[in-house]
Amino acid sequence: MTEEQIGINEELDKQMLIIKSFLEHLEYTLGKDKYSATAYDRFNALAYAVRDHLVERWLDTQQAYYNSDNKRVYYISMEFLMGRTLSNSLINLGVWEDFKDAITSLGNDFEQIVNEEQDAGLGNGGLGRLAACFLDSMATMSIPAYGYGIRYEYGIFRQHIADGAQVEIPDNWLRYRNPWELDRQEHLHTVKFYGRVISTFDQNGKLVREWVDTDDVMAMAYDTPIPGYQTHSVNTLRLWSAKSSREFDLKFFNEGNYIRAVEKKMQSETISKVLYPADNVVEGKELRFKQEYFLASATVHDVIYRFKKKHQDMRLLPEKVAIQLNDTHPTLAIPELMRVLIDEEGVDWEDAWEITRKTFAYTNHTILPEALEQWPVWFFEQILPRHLQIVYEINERFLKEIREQFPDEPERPARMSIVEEHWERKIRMAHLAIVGSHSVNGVAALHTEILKNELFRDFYEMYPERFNNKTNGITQRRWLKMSNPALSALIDEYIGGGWTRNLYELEKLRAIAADPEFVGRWQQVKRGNKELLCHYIKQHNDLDVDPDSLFDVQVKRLHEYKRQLLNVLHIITLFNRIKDNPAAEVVPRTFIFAGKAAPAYAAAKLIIRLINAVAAVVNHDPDVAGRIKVVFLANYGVSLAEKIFPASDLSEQISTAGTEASGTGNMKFALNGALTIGTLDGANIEIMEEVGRDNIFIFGMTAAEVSQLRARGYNPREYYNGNRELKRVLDMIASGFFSPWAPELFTPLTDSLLNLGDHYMLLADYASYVACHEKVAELFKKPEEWARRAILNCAGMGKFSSDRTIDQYAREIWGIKPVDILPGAVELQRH
Ligand code: T68
Repeated sequence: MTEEQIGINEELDKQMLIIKSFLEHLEYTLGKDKYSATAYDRFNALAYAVRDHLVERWLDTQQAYYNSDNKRVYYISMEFLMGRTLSNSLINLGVWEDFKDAITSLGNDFEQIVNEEQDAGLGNGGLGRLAACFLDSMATMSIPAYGYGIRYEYGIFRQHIADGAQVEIPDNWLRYRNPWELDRQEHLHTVKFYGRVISTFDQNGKLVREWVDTDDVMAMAYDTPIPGYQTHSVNTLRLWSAKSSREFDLKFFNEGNYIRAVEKKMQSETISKVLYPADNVVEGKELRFKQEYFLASATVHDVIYRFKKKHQDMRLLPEKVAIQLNDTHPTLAIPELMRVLIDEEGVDWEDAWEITRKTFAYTNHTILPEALEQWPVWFFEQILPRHLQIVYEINERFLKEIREQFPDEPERPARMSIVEEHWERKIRMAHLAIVGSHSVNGVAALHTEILKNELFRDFYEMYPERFNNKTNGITQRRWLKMSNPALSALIDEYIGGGWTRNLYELEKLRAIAADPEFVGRWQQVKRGNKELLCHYIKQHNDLDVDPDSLFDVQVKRLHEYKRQLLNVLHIITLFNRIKDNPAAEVVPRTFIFAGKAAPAYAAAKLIIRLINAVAAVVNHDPDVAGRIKVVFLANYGVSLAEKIFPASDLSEQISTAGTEASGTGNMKFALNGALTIGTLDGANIEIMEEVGRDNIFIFGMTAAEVSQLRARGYNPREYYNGNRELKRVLDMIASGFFSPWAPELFTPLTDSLLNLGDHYMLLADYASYVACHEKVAELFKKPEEWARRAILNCAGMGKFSSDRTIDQYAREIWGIKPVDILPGAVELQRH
């Protein structure tokens, strides 16, 4: 046989194995044959076949971590917004083509099967998606890492739009099995709630505390493999599910009231039922508090269990374990570790505190006051009485330290105290997280400066060495290679595929950004992606949009600080200009919105209604004649985002300066060749630094100007009265122009701008925003120049890979090195 023939034979063998595995899973795992199998069965069979590919590497990786005994990192997060797993796994394993060819050869539509997969939507937005990108990067970089979270039975709700308004549908994503997870029935931890603390003395006269008469809930582990890209390592995402305890069952079933007993059993399992759907705001609910403790306690026990397999001396813990808290949501892990060390492991307070502080690190994701967690003291009194004692003790020692270090500042202890002493006493979780960690980081340079100089200034003065920045990033494997195959192939063709592991390689695009041939190809790719999105819009919104129009896109959670309403004010301005002069030349634009509003957030829901109401007017106006269109795409999530970014021309990143901690959508747009219109907020600033001031549209006040204006006394009416176009737009909304069937429908929105202070200063930035959009339109008339700048944006995205972010966390916070995974490390055990 020639070498070529051998190659062909190997390919055929590979395909035969894939087909065999696929058909066996269809038959034996799912009990279907080719006649009875549905598309969803085929997806599951394929997923199981892929999972089989992962398992060997997974075992090898876990064995290598055990053997090397390197320091491990635990990323604890209430949210992991994973999206779909199948395509991503195929790409990371490098077997996409093999599987596609094999499955297609059986007469299947591969794309259709891939589209059968439900999104794993265990998160709200940026914070949850960041956790998912970090998992991909940590696995790719062979960092011994574990994600820990909750296996919610219901993820983020599915959004329908009915008569222009959001309707929430429960996301029962586990109903039809989850082929990726493996239940680990043996990894069970008891999580205690309620009860009381008794103090006794042991034989040595030492005071010991016992937490007794508790209501116990079991945490059961479900593991999902996380494959790295082009590497043997496969890490683990471990999600906890609540199960009632056996003791619990016995206690209640023995009482003889069977129905009451089953009811109680179900109650204890509600802990992991549902994800709280609020982004950037806290819902102070008892169930949420219990969820947070459930995650913290089960994880701390698991970490210690794994540590103890190799070590006895708890003082070694910080050398072997780093725990990263994704915002304050898992901060109860700090008093929980203290409790376990002191009450269960017999460590004294001083040692326990040093171990704890060296182990934990805290990431802050927001400065919005409504998003800072503060739990009523009475929650602790009832639900976690032992933790309250521990938090009080931490606080007492901390206050003493403050008084010693700042004897001349009598106000300082109350400001910094972990306990807020106002009318309802509360525990400030951010203060607890800072005091109990050795590292506190923000997620973009500006955000970290605001933490140091404003929000946590007192703490920065006391512990300057703890504060550091880790600018967010995104995984280019999902957000370019997987979601934009056409652009990926084009980039590969011109500069090679190295960018998938080292995103800085995109810099090579700079040299060809004006090359006519490359620019032409680039434009073709963008145009193709826009056609795909047009098709989606036609299918879902029954609207024809022009693929040659400027796709002007704002997709993200609905929130007043993100200022979708400012975008709407601009759209209405353009509408009015056309109505005044229908013959005027206008650059055709398609305004695309998508995003969920928290179900209880009335203003955000009303903005969705306004967008749809404006769409209804603009899209059908004869004078507009199709030159501007407005589209609201329902159910924004990871899978829809993967369709939108590749098709976008303009990325709207228009939050009030100083409010968006970082943003990560901004990075996904630019990576896919969209230009940004944005404020100097969050990571936009760093994007500007990387792509060059000339290649981004910046408008509006800076964070410093926002503060100054606020301090001076901001009067939105000045802007309203001083700008005729603005006044006209607001008057139209307020007078019911877009809602003639309910003329006052939208007045709460104009009221909040004109009569309630316009907290996010839309009116102050309006003129500058509209003027900036005029520059956007001018540039869009020069397609080659637009494309050149889009290419330069893509070329400047190297910094925004989550690989870079994770490398910085690993070196500067965790002190962790990659572990080389040897294929076949568990060979002996297996055979
Ligand atoms: C986001 N935060 C930031 N929070 O808003 C965004 N909040 O600027 C940043 O890029 C991103 O985090 C990653 O750092 C959130 O997404 C939440 O989703 C959230 C959830 C529950 C409670 C509070």
